[in-house]
Amino acid sequence: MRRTFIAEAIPQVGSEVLLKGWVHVRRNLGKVVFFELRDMTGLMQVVVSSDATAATRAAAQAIRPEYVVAVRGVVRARKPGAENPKLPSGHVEVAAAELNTISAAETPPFEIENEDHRAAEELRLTYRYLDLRHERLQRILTLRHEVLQFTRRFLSARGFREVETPVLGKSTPEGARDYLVPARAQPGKFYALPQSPQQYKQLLMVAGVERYFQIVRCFRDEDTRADRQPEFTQLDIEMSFVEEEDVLALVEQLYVELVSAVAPTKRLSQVPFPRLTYADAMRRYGTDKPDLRQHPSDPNELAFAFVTHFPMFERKEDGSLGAVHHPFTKPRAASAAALKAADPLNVLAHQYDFVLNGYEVAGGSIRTHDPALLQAVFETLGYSAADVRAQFGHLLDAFRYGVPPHGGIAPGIDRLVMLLAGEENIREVIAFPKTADGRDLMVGAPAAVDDAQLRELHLRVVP
Ligand code: AMO
Repeated sequence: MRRTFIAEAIPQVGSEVLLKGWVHVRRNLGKVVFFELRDMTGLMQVVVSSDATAATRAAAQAIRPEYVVAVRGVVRARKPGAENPKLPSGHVEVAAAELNTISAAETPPFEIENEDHRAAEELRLTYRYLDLRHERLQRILTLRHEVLQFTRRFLSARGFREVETPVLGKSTPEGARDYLVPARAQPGKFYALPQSPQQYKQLLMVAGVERYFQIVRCFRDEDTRADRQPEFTQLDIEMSFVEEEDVLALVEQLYVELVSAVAPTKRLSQVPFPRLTYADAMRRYGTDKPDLRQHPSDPNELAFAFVTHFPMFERKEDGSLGAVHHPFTKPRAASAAALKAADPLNVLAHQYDFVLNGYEVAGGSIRTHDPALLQAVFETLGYSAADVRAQFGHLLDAFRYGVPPHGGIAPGIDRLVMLLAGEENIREVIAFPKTADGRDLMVGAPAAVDDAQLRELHLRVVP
């Protein structure tokens, strides 16, 4: 007999079905055993009555929460008064003719059935595969899946191509510390894991791709916060022959349609999304990611906004100049000469952020495609000619072979899903997240490696 999912079984009153899944809760009412069976589509009440076979009655006595079982039986309407309006399957149940245990389960370290008493974070992350069994987390996994699938369909329909870029690459100036990977075949050399595919996507524009996107993992070795993980996912977008307005219009349309498709109970505070300049945002709200909700206590309100006209440069703690976004962002300067003549701290940039309920959910810019202007930006940032050559030579070289004007943006998927799901930590929307200090408690990463591995990589650990 073919296995039927619980959701498929609900309308099949009168038919015999074979269900497989986990024992959610079990109640023993004398001679009758009731239990709820759980699979990825929902819950179903199963009744093992006293006229079931002896083997089935024995199996029903033996099962415990989280046992994996198979149940064959007829779907029938529940007795009046016994319905459970909270469950989609609350008006039916399955009368078990046969029950078999497929796999027994030890008592889990925390309850799956009832998440009200949330277990300690460490325990949940150590047993993440059990934590993920909670209905709340299953719903989040589904929501995230829908966000990803909707996004792919939306962009594909508009001529965007998804292109994968390397994970083993070279350090890029995104502002955080890099994760490094020693190169066995090149003693003393290291790959850097991408903080973002920024330079690759710009090189794809030189390659004639014109409309690129990628749902891509990025790595940043920085202190974690509730909205930050060391590895996170971006929807990375780049377009050729566009201006700021084209990028913002695309993102606005994507998010308006995405929200109505995957989170229809949410209400957008304002469409078109309000736009404010960085200077306005700072003056009116004292932050570059203002929370523009009209009813902040309303969990269903989403206040998207664009913040534009960021400054190009900022003074870093050590007194040197840094790029507010990244050096590839186009300054609002007429020429390389004009940039060099200006006070760098007064130069604005073609940079935009996308904010939602007080969180930065995307950042992007129009890029400098004029090699002379790009060179002037690097000089303003204090890079020596040799540094520029070593770090960005490939990009400057590429720009000598016919480069289209281009720009893009990168929404953070985790933050968006967190806000759509009403969660307060992006850990909740990542299947296997890391702790605040960057550990994966389930697999025990990072971990020591043996000496032979280190020798092969030409590395020695200094105690
Ligand atoms: P940026 O550095 O602004 O831009 O990053 C884009 C978006 O990625 C998300 N994000 C994070 N999410 C979770 N954990 C983190 N540690 C983390 N860091 C960033 C945020 C942020 O808005 N290459 C440029 C984009 C471009 O110019 O096109 C970039 O990476 O939502």
